[in-house]
Amino acid sequence: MLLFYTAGESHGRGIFAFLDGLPAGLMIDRDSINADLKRRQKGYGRGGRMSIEQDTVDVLSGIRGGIALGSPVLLAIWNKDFENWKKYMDPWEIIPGRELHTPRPGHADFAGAARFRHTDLRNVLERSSARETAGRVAVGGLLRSFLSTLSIKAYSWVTRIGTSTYDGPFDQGKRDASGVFCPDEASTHDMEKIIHDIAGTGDSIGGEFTIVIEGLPAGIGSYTQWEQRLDALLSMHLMSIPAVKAVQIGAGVACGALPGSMVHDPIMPTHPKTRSSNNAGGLEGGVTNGEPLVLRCTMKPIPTLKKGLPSFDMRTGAAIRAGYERSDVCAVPAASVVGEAMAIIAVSSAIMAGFTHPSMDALKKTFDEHRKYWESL
Ligand code: EPS
Repeated sequence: MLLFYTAGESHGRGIFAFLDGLPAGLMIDRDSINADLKRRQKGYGRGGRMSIEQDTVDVLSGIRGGIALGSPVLLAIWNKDFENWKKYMDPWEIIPGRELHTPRPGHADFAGAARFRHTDLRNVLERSSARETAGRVAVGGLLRSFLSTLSIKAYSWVTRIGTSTYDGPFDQGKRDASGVFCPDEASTHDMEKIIHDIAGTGDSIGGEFTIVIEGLPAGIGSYTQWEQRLDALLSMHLMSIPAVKAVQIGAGVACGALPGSMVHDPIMPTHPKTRSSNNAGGLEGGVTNGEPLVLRCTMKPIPTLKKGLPSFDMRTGAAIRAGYERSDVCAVPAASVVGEAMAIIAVSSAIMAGFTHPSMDALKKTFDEHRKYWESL
């Protein structure tokens, strides 16, 4: 089984990711991990922190000569901003000056303090900050090599910022040329204008992104136990992304308003079997059906607002507006990269559970044999 955790504080020494269960012999593309990390830092509407950091992966264990050893992998992304925070983040000494006592509505501040009984909200926000997602993107970037060895490809793009939506096709070149990772020039212009205007009012804005995973044969996941359903695994991975409030698979919520004959995807008598539509988003019974996985996530607006929202001082109980240090106005483009990584992690985990072998060569052989079986149906 694939095991994955992250550690690290936003202004601590770094963000770390621990990964166990990688098949030995997997060739890992470092450039692809770093390209994903770089992409996560971009997007129109990002705040000042991103001009300080230059996220790249440092491998501390488990990889030798570009190849997974089959032993635990430890990845590090060092925080450049740590230099400015060193004394406040000291593990052994409390140096006053950076305490926070006014919870931001929408952030983990209040609920997190209630959970852990912290009196200084810094102890909550340092870990609940979306900076942690750099670790997830490093793991997703690494597992992209696992999926591409099996001829599977994942990509994402932004489909909504505020009221501006895009429902056209994906184009990687156009997405990469867009400041908001939307593969359409006119929509990019609209979306950037929305972010620009909202920034001027001291507010923030959310949106939606779409993730597609192509090249999966039918038969990944399982219907036999609730937690083995791939739709459940994917939803959990995607809902765990900070600020994601909804996940849809295929036609998603629209399915509730339509009759069965307009929802279910007719099977075409081809080899492999294809569908004339993909409302199921590639999943039936919690198992892939051979169509691309289509996943959509809705992200709420960032809770740190320049203008501050009504809150209270945790020490005195007095009503006061939430404070502001610095923040992103919109992080939907960055979240799309995180979503892609989390979907890659979920799918890789389901493949490893279904085709268990500690050697990549042996795993690939059984996987390719399964793909041939599916194609013959
Ligand atoms: C982030 C780094 C953070 C925030 C952002 C994500 O940096 P700082 O707190 O130093 O400005 O920009 O965090 C949040 C959106 C959040 O709500 O905590 C990053 O690397 O993505």
